[in-house]
Amino acid sequence: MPPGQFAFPEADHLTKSRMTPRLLISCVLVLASAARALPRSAGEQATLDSRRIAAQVRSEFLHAWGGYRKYAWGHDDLRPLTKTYHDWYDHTLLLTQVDALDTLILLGLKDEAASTREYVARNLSFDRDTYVQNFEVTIRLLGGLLSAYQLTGDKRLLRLAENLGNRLLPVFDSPTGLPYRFVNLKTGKVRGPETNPAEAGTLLIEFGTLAKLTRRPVFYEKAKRALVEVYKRRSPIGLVGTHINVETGAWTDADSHLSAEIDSYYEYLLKCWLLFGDEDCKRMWLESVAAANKYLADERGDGELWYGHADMNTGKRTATTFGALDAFFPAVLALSGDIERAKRLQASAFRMWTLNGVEPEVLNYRTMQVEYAGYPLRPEIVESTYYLYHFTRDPAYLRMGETMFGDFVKFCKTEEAYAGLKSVVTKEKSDSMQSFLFAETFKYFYLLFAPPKTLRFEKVVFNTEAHPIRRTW
Ligand code: DMJ
Repeated sequence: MPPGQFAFPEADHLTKSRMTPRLLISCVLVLASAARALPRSAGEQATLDSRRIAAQVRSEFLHAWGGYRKYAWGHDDLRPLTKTYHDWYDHTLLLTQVDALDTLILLGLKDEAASTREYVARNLSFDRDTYVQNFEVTIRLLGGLLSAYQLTGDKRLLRLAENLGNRLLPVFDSPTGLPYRFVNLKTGKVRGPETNPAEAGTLLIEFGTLAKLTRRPVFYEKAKRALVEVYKRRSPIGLVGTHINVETGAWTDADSHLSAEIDSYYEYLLKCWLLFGDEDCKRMWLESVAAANKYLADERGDGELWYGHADMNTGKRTATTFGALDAFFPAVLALSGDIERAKRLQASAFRMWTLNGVEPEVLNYRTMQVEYAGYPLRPEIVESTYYLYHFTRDPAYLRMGETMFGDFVKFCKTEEAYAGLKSVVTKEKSDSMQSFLFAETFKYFYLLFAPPKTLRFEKVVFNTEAHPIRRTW
């Protein structure tokens, strides 16, 4: 096994059997009569249902993957309604293939995983005269390549990751160390001085892992400095805002929350402590989550808990909105050991889902009115369900997952793939199937129902795009 490689246990082949048809029929008959004779315990029933649902998830994954393969293979993503492809920039970066690769492996889709890996290794090139968004490319491509390298030991994937990391490094050359948002992969020129905590602070799992696997600390140092530079600019009450200028270090939007543009900044403070044993990250996480719990958390009586918006300087409530992206936070709370808050927030997130049978992008939890009705196939609420089930083993989370999966299939499945919704109220579909459907949404649904040995939760840290990274250094 190459250095730095680890082997995940074989993904469970839920639909595969090596039995002869005759033997299979006798076994089915014996099992069926035994099942009639013996009353099933709740635990056994949960296991049987889980296996059945995991197999369904796998089959729905293949349905969506089939659409991508047929109409968009070799491109960034599929437009599922018009059955055409979409590339983010002037040239494909194989976003869906790289993002999906570790899920293909975990689902035990060996042939698909092998052909996709081969395609990526032979065709992915970063030598493009194109400006790319550092954050998106880091979490999807760098994270995907590193995780797939760790799963397969294929050195070509690590070489691609290092090549990409080298090309992204110029983003950090700002007067403050906060990263520019865009970089030209060929020239190294940068753009986009106005960034946000999520884009600046969600890089260390990927760059840090690259540093460890290539033994080039520069990747760790630059990404860690970016995270620290956001933290250093927290307000006196410990909150961060939404927009910050990387050249002046000044906040240009003081709205504080856990939603878009801030969310995964919190996630990486905690996870970089856990993955790298970085004590600075631990300190920053503990202080930051305490401030979030004090000023962003909104207790509504009867134990109901939401997290809303507040001014980063005064702590004054500015909005009572929560949405699909905020639903990552129960997972982070659970991972940090705060199971009680995690459970209460997850109950609210699930309530948000059941209002319309699919969660909206933004909900006003005071009025229960949907403020932005889109649903682009987001994974966060499923991720939190998986974490809570892992930590509590409470079958209520399996039932929650089953409900959400049923709704998800009912409203988002198309003839040959899956599509986001323009509106969770009308259920009108949008012509979009982002790569995180494969990297995250299907992966978390599958892991929720698959046997725990499919992926040993305690051995990995997921990046924000659900790419599992293992500490092999
Ligand atoms: C993903 O790209 C990542 O999970 C990111 O942190 C937030 N948005 C999408 C999924 O919703």
